[in-house]
Amino acid sequence: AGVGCSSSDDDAKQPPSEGKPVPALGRVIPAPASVKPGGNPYVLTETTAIRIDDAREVRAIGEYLAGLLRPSTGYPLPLTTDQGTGGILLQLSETEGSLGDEGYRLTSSGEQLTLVARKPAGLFYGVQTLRQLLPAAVEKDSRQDGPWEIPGGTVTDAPRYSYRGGMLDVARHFFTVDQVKRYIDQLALYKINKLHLHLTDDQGWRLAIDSWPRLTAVGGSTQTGGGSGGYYTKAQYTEIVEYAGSRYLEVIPEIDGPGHTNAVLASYAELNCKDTAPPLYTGIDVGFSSLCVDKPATYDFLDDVIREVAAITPGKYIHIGGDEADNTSHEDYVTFMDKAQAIVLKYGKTVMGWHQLAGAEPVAGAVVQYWGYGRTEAPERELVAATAKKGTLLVLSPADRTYLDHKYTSETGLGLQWAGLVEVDQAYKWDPANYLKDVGVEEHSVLGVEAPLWTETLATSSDLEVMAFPRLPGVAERGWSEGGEWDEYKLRLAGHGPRWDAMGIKFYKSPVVPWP
Ligand code: TNX
Repeated sequence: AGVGCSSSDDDAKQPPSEGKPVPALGRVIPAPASVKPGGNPYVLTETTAIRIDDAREVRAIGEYLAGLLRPSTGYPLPLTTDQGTGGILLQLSETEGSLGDEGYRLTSSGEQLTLVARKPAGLFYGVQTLRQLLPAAVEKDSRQDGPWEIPGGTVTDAPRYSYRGGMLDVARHFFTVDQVKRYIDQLALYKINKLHLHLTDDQGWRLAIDSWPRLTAVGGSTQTGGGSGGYYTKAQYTEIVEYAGSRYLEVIPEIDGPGHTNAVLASYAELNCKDTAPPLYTGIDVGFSSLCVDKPATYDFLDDVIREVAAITPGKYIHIGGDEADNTSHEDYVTFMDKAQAIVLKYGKTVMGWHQLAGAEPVAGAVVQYWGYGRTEAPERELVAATAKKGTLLVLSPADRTYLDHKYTSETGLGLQWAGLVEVDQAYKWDPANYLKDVGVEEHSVLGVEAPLWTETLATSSDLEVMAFPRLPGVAERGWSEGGEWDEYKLRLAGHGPRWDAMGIKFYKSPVVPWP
C-alpha cells in the first residue's frame, strides 16, 4: 500500500505493476504514501512569490527553495509574508497531527501550490517532492526554457522509518568539507535524515581532538594509497554539522574501536600494549589493529575523545564502531565495549555500534547496525535477533543490498565485492520489515536503514557519485516508503537520469534501468 498512485484510496492499494502507470504527480523517489492526481497543474511564472509565515526555519526553507528554482527559471521568486492567495505557500500547522514530525501535504492547482507540515522537516521534504515534480532542467544552474508545471492534485506523505541514513567513510580516503556538503545535498534530495561520518580507521583519524593533537598531526597525515590525507578542525566539523542541519540531516560521528585503530596506535606509542607505535597504514586490510584493552590510558584517551566529540555534536548518537575486532579476544572485546558505552552515556549521548556489539552487552537504548548479508551465518543473525528481542533497535545495512562501495558487476571498475555484486535491482529488492524475520526480528525492532559508502577504492566526488547513483535512491525508498515493486520503481528511477545529468552528478548507466 502507499506506493500505488492513483485517484482513490482503494485503487492506491493495487500494486502498480498490475495495472496503471504511475501518474505524473507520483513520479517521485521515495514513493509518496498517497498520491491523488486531479485538476489543473500549478505553473511557475515571472510573478510567482513564495509565501511564508515568518518562522525562522520556514524562511530558511523558502530561501532554499528559491535558491533551487531561481537559476534555471530565471524568475525572481521573492519571499513574502503577505497574506493572500496564489504563489507557493509554505505553511506550518500544528493541527496536522497525522503528518507526524516529517510528513507534509502538497496540493497543486491552477491557483496555488501549497505545502503544509507540522514541522519544518516536513516542509523541507515537501520541497524535495516539489522539486522532483518539475522538469529535470530545473536542476541546471543556468536559465532554461519552461514551462515549469507541477501536475495538479494532492500528495500526502510521511516516512515509514524515522532513521534513514547515509554513511560516508572519510577515513580510508579523506573528503573535504565541500565534498561532504555536496554529498549531503545529494542525500537530501532523497529525504535521507542521518549522515553517519566514519571518522576514524586504520588509515586515518579525521577530526581534531585538542587533548590528543597527534591523532590528526600524525594519524591524519595519510590515507589509503599513501596520499596526504587530511582532517577537519572543530570549526570545519561544525560547518558540516550545521550544513547537514540546514538539510535536516543529523550528523552521527563514529569513533571506531577497539579494532580499526592503527592510526591511533601509530600516533601514540603509549596506547600500544608494548609501548611501541606501529607505522602508519595505507593498505586495505581489515581486522589487524586493536587498542590495548588492559591499559588505563586507553580509557583516558577514549573519555577525552568522546567528551570532545559530544561537545560539538548536537545530535543524539555517538557511534562507537566495534566491527571486525579480529585482533581482540572476546573477553577483551566485551570489556572494551562496556567501558566505551559507559563513556558515551556519561556524556549524555545514545550509543550506536556495528552489530558485533550484540555479542557483548548493548546498554539499554543502544542502537545496533546490522551489516550482514545473505551468507551471514545463523548464529550471528540470532545474536542480533536476541538483542532486538530485549529491546535494542536495529538499523539495517545489509551489505549485499545497501553497501554502495560494492561493485555493480564484475566489469564495473571501482569497488569491492566481498558480499557479492550489487546491481541496482538487487539494492532495491528487499524489505526492511522482513529482512531478519526468519530469526524472529519483528518490524517494531527496525528503526530504519542506512547505506554505507566505504572508500577504500574511492577518492573523488565522481567516484562517490558513480557508486551512490543509482543505488542510493533505492535504499532511501526502502527507508521512506511502504512496499514497492522493481518493475514500477525502475521507471521512476530512469526518470532521474536526466536530473542527475542536469545536476552534474556522475552515475552508472546500469543496463537494468530503462533510461530515456
Ligand atoms: C567491512 S562493514 C567493514 C569496513 C570495510 C567494508 C568494505 C563494516 C562494519 N566494516 O571496514 O570498509 O567492509 O566493504
